[in-house]
Amino acid sequence: MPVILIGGGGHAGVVLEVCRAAGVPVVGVVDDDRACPVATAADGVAWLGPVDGFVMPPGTGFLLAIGDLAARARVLAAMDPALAVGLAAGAVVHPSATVSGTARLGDGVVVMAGAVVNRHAKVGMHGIVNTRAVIEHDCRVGANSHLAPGSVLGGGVWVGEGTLVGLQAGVLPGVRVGDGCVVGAGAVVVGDVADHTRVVGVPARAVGAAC
Ligand code: JB3
Repeated sequence: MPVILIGGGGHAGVVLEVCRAAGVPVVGVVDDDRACPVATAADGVAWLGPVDGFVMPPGTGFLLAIGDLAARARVLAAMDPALAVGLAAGAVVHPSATVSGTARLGDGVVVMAGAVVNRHAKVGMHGIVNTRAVIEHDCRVGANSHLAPGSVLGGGVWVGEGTLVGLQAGVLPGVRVGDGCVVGAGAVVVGDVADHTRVVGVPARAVGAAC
């Protein structure tokens, strides 16, 4: 299915390249800024208009291509819920990623170059599995969460919705990280993390609420 990118910044540029590598046609980009990087780059795509009031053309799906989780949630919340589900593109996987045949990826999930999603893992709608992230066997990742480049979830990890696991952070096998959490870059999470908590360090410790 041809796709439209929602958001046209740095993250969208990488999503564009994943689509092209995977053979998924990109119709254009929707962004409030007509001069956004993806629309103005030499290898970019057509600017289709601002987010507010944009109507998806029939036969296309959308990919959320904004990196910031709060901004992604705002855009999704502003969409008609029926449309947000019905018009999401299927998952797009870079050809250099490894996704088990028994893993399940929700609509709108983007799996970047070199990532691994292992046996029986599940990633919810609009998840970002960024460059070389590893999601081990039997993990559950909730909708609209972001596994940043180089992050690793051990076997059977549970990650809630709208959670960021930062650059090169790790979560030990079987640990549960709640909804709306932030795991700081390089942290190693060794115990369960309550919803909306920010954790940093090795071993990871709570340092307050995730905004
Ligand atoms: O670190 C890596 C590998 N990637 C980062 C990614 C995860 O997040 C990347 O380096 C950036 O830090 C960030 O990428 P992103 O989200 O593309 O950031 P930026 O280049 O600033 O582009 C953000 C785009 O989203 C802009 O085109 C904005 O117009 C749009 N945007 C941001 N907030 C929004 C909102 N659009 C709407 N409609 N509503 C918002 O609230």
